[in-house]
Amino acid sequence: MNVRHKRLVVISNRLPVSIRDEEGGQTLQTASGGLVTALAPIMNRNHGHWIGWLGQNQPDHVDRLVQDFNKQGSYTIQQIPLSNEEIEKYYLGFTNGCIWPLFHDLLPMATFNQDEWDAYVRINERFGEAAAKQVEKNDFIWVHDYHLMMVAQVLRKKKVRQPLAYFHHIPFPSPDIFRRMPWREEILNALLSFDLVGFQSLRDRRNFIASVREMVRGAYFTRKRRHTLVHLHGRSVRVGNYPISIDFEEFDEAARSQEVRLEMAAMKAAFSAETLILGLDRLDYTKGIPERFLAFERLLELHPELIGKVSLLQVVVPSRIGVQMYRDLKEELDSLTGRINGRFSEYGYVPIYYYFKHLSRAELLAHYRACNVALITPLRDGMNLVAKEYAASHVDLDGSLILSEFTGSAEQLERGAFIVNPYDLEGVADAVYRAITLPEKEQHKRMRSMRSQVRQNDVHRWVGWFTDGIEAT
Ligand code: GDG
Repeated sequence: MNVRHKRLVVISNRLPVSIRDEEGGQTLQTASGGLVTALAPIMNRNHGHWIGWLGQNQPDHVDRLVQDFNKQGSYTIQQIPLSNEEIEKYYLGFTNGCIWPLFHDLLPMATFNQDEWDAYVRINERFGEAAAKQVEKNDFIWVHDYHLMMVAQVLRKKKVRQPLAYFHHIPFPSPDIFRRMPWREEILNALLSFDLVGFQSLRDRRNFIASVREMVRGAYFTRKRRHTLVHLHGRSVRVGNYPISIDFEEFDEAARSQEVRLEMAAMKAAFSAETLILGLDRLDYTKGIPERFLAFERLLELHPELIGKVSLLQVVVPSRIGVQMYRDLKEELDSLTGRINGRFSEYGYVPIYYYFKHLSRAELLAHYRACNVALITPLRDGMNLVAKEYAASHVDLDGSLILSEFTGSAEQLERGAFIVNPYDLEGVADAVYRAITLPEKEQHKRMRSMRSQVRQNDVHRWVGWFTDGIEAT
């Protein structure tokens, strides 16, 4: 089977478009982002089709916007509507309140609610049924992420025979954690209805295989090149790990642009500290932001000579603010910043600059370039693209990366980054100290190694690996 000649049908929770207000009225425009950029060539080549939800607050004339988009685009989109009650139960409830914390190893934060699970199954059926009506003989179907783990099962019931692939963007937990999920067998069996299941890291792939081994009766396993084959009920499912990445060339080029250089110079002039440490995350308790603040506080306790010289610049991008736990985290950060700044601030010196906002693309790149160290300390993260973007933007080979061992990117950047355990505040503080006192030559060597890793294994290669996996099924 040659995927190059097939039409790609992507199914994801969110469509890759957002509503823009223009002079002549509203339009739908393709959102920027790694996944959209990576899939664009195959979507455009064979007039692909993308099925997803358009997000909250849609206007009444949304169908007309979709029709207009489909007239001009080289691929088409199809929107799946969700009612407020469905958003509450399926999206905020089951995916954000149960799967997200549990799959990031944060068991006490997960809530298990039958009503929300039922909504999750129903919405997966809706996506699957909509897709079943659309698929044509020559298609292959690629489902993205944990919101839609049950879709292949629905498609199989509808007798869809085209290849079905799934990529899991977030971690897959160990069987000890996963077995707490009341609907564990349903989820595993649903995932095993795909032909190809891809994870970010070897750890996630092993966790999934171990869960199938423990919880799915009758499954047995063989190995074939890069994959584990799971055999069940006379079928076999290919399971692999495919680390997602970024468009290296695009970051490298944009980081050198004059707009970014001017923005970077303005930033450097505005901050009094000699050394800037960057934190940049969506507001999320998985990102380890409070622990990072405490590690920075520990650094200033251990090395008072750094007070006045080193600042942490933390950008938190608003996210899921409708969920109480996220609002609580925001409050925790507000109060931690106040406490630490109250303790160490001096005339003309602010220890933690903390912004709760979204940066423009140029600002984002300028932040990467202007900061001497990136401190990326998630408690658990499927991949973490910020780490790869930081390396791709450091075109002068300056800068150091401190990276949590519990990110997917640590598997690839371990030779250049300082790998830390985010729960070990002393260890993180020590890594920051080593990073900011690192001789320039060593800094360049480490940065060169990370840049070459990301350049070679960019997002286009990721798409290639994955489609090769589908071809092999
Ligand atoms: C999930 C998984 C996995 C962030 N702030 C701004 C901004 N960003 C962009 C970054 C980066 C993206 O958002 C964040 O990606 P991450 O990978 O770091 O994290 P999640 O959003 O949690 O993504 C994760 C990923 O899916 C892909 O599979 O790596 O593990 O959790 O691209 O650049 N962009 C702009 N302004 C900001 O302020 N323009």
